[in-house]
Amino acid sequence: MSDDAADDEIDLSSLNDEDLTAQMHDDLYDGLAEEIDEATRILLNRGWGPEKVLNVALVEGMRIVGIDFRDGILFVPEVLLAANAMKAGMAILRPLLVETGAEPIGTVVIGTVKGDIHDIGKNLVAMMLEGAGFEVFNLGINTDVDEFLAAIEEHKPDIIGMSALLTTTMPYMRVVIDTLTEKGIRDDHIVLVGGAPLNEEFSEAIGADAYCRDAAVAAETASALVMARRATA
Ligand code: B1M
Repeated sequence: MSDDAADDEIDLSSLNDEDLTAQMHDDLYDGLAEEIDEATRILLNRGWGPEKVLNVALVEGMRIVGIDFRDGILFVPEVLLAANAMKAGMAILRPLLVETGAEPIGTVVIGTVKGDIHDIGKNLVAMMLEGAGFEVFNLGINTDVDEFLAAIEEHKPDIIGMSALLTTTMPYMRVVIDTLTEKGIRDDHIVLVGGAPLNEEFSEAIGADAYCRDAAVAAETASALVMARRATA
C-alpha cells in the first residue's frame, strides 16, 4: 500500500481523525508496529475510548488484511507483521480495557484449540472478559484437551472459552466438549465458543452453551450466563 519513503514524511499527529484511522489501516497492512503504537496513543489523547480505537482503527485494519490474505495478495510473512503491529496497539489498549477494581465476578479458562495458532481475537476476548470483571486464565494457542482439563482442574472456572479461526480446527471444540461429557463435568461449566468461521448452528451442534460473534458479545454473554447460573444455584 503506502511506500516507506512516503510514511517517513507523515506527521501522524497532523492528520485529522478520519485520515489518521485510514493511515492506521495502511500501517497495519504494512506491518508498521511503531506507527500503530504512536497513532493509537494519539487517538487516545484525542479522547477516543479504547473500544473505539480497537474497533475503528485496529480491527477494521485487520479485516482489510484478511481480505487480501484470502485473495492471495498478502502472504503469511506479511500477515505476521500485520499481526505484530496489531498487537502493538492492543498492548496500549489492554490496561484501559481491563481496568476494574472490583472482585472477580467469575473465572474463565480460554484457549485457541489444537492445530490453530491464531490468537489476536482470542486475546481480545480475554481482555474484554477481564474488563467485564472476570479472572481470566489464557492458555494461549494450539491448546489440546489435556491442557484444557489440567487448567479446569487447577482453576475450577465458571467458563471455558474456545477459539478457532480455521475450518479444519473448529471440530476440535467438539473433542473438548465430548471429553468433558465423558468425564461427567460438562455441566459444571459454561462453554463459550467463537472465531470467524463459527456460527450459532455449529455451536449448538457441538453442545456449547453459546456462540460469541465478537469480544463484546463474549463479555456480555459470559456475564449474563454466570448471573443466570448463580440465580438458579
Ligand atoms: Co490465518 N487464516 N492462517 N493467519 N488469518 C485466516 C483465519 C483466513 C480466514 C484467511 C483467509 O483465507 N481469508 C484463513 C482460514 C480459512 C479457513 O479455514 N476457512 C487462514 C489461513 C488459511 C491460515 C493458514 C492455513 C495460512 C497458511 O499457512 N497457508 C495459517 C494457519 C496456521 C495455523 O493456525 N495452524 C494461517 C496463519 C496466520 C498467521 C500466523 C499469519 C496470522 C495469525 C497471527 C496471530 O493470530 N498471532 C493469521 C491471520 C492474522 C489471519 C487473519 C488475516 C486475521 C485473523 C485476525 O486476527 N482477525 C484471518 C482472516 C480473517 O479472519 N478475516 C486469517 C482479527 C480478530 C480481531 O478477529 O480472530 O475473528 P477474529 O476474532 C474475533 C471473533 O472471531 C471473536 O471475537 C474476536 C474479537 O472480536 N472470537 C471469539 C474469536 N475467538 C473467540 C473466542 C471466544 C469468543 C469469541 O471464546 C469465548
